[in-house]
Amino acid sequence: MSLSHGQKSNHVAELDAVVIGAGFSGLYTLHRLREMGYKTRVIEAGNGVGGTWYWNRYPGARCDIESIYYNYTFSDEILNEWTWSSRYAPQPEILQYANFVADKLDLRRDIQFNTKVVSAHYNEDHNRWDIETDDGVKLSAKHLIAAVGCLSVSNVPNFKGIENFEGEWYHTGRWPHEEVSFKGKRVGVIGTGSSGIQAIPVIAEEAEHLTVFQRTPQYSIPARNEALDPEYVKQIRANYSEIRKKMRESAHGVPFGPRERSALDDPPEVRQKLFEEAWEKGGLFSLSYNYNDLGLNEEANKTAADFVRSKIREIVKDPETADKLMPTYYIGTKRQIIDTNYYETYNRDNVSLIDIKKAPIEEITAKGIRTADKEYELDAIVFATGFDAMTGPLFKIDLRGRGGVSLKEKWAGGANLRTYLGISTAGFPNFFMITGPESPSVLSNMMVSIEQHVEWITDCIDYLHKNNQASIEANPDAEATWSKHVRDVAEVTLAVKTDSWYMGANIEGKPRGFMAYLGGVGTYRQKCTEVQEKGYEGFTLLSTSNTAK
Ligand code: NA7
Repeated sequence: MSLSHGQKSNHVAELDAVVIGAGFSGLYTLHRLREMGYKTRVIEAGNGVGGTWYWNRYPGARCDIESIYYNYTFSDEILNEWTWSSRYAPQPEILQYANFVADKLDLRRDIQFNTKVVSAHYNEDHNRWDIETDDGVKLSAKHLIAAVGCLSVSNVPNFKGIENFEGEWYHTGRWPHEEVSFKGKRVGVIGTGSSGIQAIPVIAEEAEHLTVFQRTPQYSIPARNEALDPEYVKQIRANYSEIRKKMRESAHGVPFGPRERSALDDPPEVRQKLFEEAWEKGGLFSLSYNYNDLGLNEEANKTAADFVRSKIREIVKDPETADKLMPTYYIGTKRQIIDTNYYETYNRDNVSLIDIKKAPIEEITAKGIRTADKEYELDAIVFATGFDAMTGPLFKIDLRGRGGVSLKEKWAGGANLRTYLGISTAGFPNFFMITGPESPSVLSNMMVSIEQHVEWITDCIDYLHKNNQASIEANPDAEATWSKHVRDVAEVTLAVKTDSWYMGANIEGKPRGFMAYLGGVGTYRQKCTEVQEKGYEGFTLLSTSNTAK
């Protein structure tokens, strides 16, 4: 079976669907569409599968969702054949898992590696997408699916003089595939987000000296990573259908949620006890799930923030360094970080911390980094400076819908972000985004969100085919309502009060606005299912007979 139609050309491959990206979302989309019988090709920039886990191979890189929940769940066979080594699997193991799945499902034969999609223009005459890649190949597809990831465009800030640096430099999100050794070297790390905080303790152990250039101090909680007990894995496996259900109905894609209680309802000694237990237990949600209002109420938030600040003071021996490490924003409003020995690393003799808010970086010199205070001589610089998140990867492609209007123009560079369910946008028929802006995506266990999106999108494609529909397109009023809902939900939280990459605040000139949906994956799934069950309410479907030329 094939949906392909339109004029055949020697130079244009005719496909039912083109998927951009062979990360976890692209792989599952390919599998599902192929199973349904649709001719699909995946275009992938890297020379292997894995997406985020292919590119982010910096020292210490690992997942911050517990591995036992960081799986595809659509196949019991895949679920049972793969066993994670530890509570938080390291990057090489997650990449191995992506490769295992690609092999198991024989996906590689429909993936074109080392290729970037340069442009994708909607051809209104044929109701198809005309796609061009950087190797000059032209494709025509009925459906275009962006599986480009949310954090795939690295942000290397425009520091003056970077081209003059005589040492080596790396970005955590574009780490070389060859081994990088910092042995005997003076290394500088710029950035203390999740990537920096994972890399810093590992680099410190190897480098002769490590200088950390910190702009915003962060709250980090111990990961308490450990090997997984086979008995525990067995138990989880036995209960996976229940676990899967809970994950799907939850707020963040894990099978548990916050206690229905305000932090202000407990006396200080009870809170302290719970926070201490959470610190010992470790992990992304241990602290925050004690109460349901830490992200909503300033006073409640302060109780948890004060607790973490007290822990930093307890761990870091030098009071001046501890002062520099004190975070002041609302805890949880930047991505919560979990670590292994992060604060402890500042007790090492070979590590120093520079506050670049106080003395900003003025220039990268031939010898290192010069701040307003002094020059630091370095052999290597690691930019752990994050990503142009969510909209960045979409804007990298010359993506044009009806009337030749680009997505970047339509969204005014992000100032006027408009999607329907974070899956589609008006003026771009048959174009789907997986875990795109205005969906829960980065605020959730990505695997849960990816599966839900892929299943919704591929079911929709199948529905169109079976019902002789040429295209589906979001209605402007439905998307206006959805986008407003996304903003309204964010507005009542403390998240909009912090400069974070969720807000686009990490990129110079990027418009501010909370880019993800804070309503929770369970509520979101329900809404998407409802739209589907009501015959794709809020979308306009164009029947094939109406498009005959
Ligand atoms: P993040 O979380 O965006 O962290 C980037 C870090 O780099 C952060 O500390 C930034 O400081 C810092 N930064 C960014 N630009 C600059 C400039 N121009 N000068 C100095 N410092 C800068 O990226 P990660 O890769 O760590 O993590 C991304 C996500 O991956 C993470 O949230 C998880 O979801 C997984 P700032 O805080 O902006 O002041």
